[in-house]
Amino acid sequence: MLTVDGEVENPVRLSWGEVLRFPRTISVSDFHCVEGWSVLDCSWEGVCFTDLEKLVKPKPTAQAATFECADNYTTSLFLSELAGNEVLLAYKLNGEDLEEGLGFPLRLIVPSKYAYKSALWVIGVHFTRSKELGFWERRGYSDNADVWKNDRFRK
Ligand SMILES: Nc1nc2c(c(=O)[nH]1)N[C@H]1C(S)=C(S)[C@@H](COP(=O)(O)O)O[C@H]1N2
Ligand SMILES: [Mo]
Repeated sequence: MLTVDGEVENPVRLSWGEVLRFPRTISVSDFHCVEGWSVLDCSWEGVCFTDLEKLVKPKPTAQAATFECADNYTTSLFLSELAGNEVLLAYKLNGEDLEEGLGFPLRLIVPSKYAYKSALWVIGVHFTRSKELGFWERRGYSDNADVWKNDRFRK
């Protein structure tokens, strides 16, 4: 269901039941696509990324994590960017289970980043020593994707 591996002391394969046993975190945020549209006040619920880290224990050499999706999409973020309690692997939006089109069973929510960092259909989290370039990042979009700095294209 969800494989978490790479530069960690304790790699795991979690069943859906095990994913649901993590503390449930709710995070309300706006969602911004790099193309210009936004959806305001989304209430996401799921597993806080830092709770997952506590289980797998990243090695001191781990710097980033690549999110692997059922459609072969990938995106990668520094662990420092994934550290906040608003960063989730979400399975609910506004109280409803995620539909497949919205990323069922798990999607990444990083409110400060453009939506292409919000991986849908996440099946794996791979901790790495250095940052890997994801699907859109390899095609010219900013690897920082910082919404507030309007950081859209790779420079
Ligand atoms: N697995 C996967 N995740 C993905 C994508 C994708 O193609 N595959 N597209 C990204 C982009 S470019 C955007 S804008 C958002 C769209 O999320 P939404 O469909 O919920 O609006 O998903 C992101 N996550
Ligand atoms: Mo997008």
